[in-house]
Amino acid sequence: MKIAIVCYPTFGGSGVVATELGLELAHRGHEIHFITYRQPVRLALLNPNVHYHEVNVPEYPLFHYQPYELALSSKLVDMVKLHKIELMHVHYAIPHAYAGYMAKQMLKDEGIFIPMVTTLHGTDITLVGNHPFYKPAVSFSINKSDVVTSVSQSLKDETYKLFNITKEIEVIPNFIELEKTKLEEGATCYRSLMASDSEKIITHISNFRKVKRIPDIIKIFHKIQQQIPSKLMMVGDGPEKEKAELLCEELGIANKVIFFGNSNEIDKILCFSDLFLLPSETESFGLAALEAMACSVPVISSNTGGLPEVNVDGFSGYLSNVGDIDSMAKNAVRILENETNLAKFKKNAYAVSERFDIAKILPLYEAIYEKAIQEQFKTESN
Ligand code: GMT
Repeated sequence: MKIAIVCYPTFGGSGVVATELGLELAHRGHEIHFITYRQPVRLALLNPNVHYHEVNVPEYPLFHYQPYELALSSKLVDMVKLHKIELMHVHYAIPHAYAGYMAKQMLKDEGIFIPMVTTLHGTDITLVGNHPFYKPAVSFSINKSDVVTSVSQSLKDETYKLFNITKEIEVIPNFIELEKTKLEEGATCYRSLMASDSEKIITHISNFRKVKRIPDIIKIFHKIQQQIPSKLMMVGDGPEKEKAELLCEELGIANKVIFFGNSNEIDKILCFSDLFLLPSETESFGLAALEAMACSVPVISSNTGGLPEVNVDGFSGYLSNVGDIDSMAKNAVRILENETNLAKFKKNAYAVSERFDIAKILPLYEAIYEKAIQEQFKTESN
């Protein structure tokens, strides 16, 4: 199948999921065309069956806002025609589903019929898409998609609650390529560079946005380290990072917290981590938690959104109410204070991650693509 994948190229989860999905589809023989404004961070171009087409928005003094949707829809039209693409899969509703729908209409005018699959990722529904300024356009483009998927049951429920959706939404959870999460053979796990043998290592990875409740992470760690000698690894970059650094200084723990910035080598950090913190305000899935679990790292998270579908309370980690710093710190200590308990939670975390192995999830997408193409064919022949 020839598939166009539209996504954000940044470190956010939706871009990572779209890229990993495209790479695996290419591996299975599909011809994949990534269409976005920059090369996605996890995309290695030297891959058979993988193509990347950059969307350029020409600057013009009249434009106060650059019309990205316009450039994207034109690029989609050109690439579909040039490469005979059979299906568009857009990740993140805003503005991708909207631009995809426009491309579909332009192509239809030329007698080319192409189905569009839209995958909802979370903030496109719960935070940004829900804004009254975007809502009518988001509802419209979801309803006009041929197939709609969401990354968790919770996000599906939320979408029906917040928008007037007439389309069926299919849940296809995010996935992990377990093989890829293992350190390459012979590679060293540099634990001793980060902490002494008597210290535990706690990790957080995100885009440091408000929704991640970064101050909670620092406060939880502040409590943990009063009972368990430990270090905190803060991986990623974003608007809340500077505030977090200041909070560490205020609490007198700056020497125990390492800020890494964005990293493409999270496996090298997760390999020496004992615990992962994700106390988010809302999280449609929590891909970062799944990536941690795949590296046998138990998770302390909030119980919001799709997190209970990923992190199993009392088994792969613990869930607490949003903002309940005391409960999260107490649960972290419960896991870390006893080596046998820690080993059990590590094993369980990996076991839960196996449910989300790419080999189990990818066929669900392939089935949806087949269905979308069949339905398109039926509409065309009527
Ligand atoms: O919040 C982020 O980390 C970025 C955002 C994105 O779209 O890139 O993540 C959303 O999509 C991820 C992949 O499906 C999910 O794992 C995240 O839970 C979701 N974020 C939120 O819902 C806040």
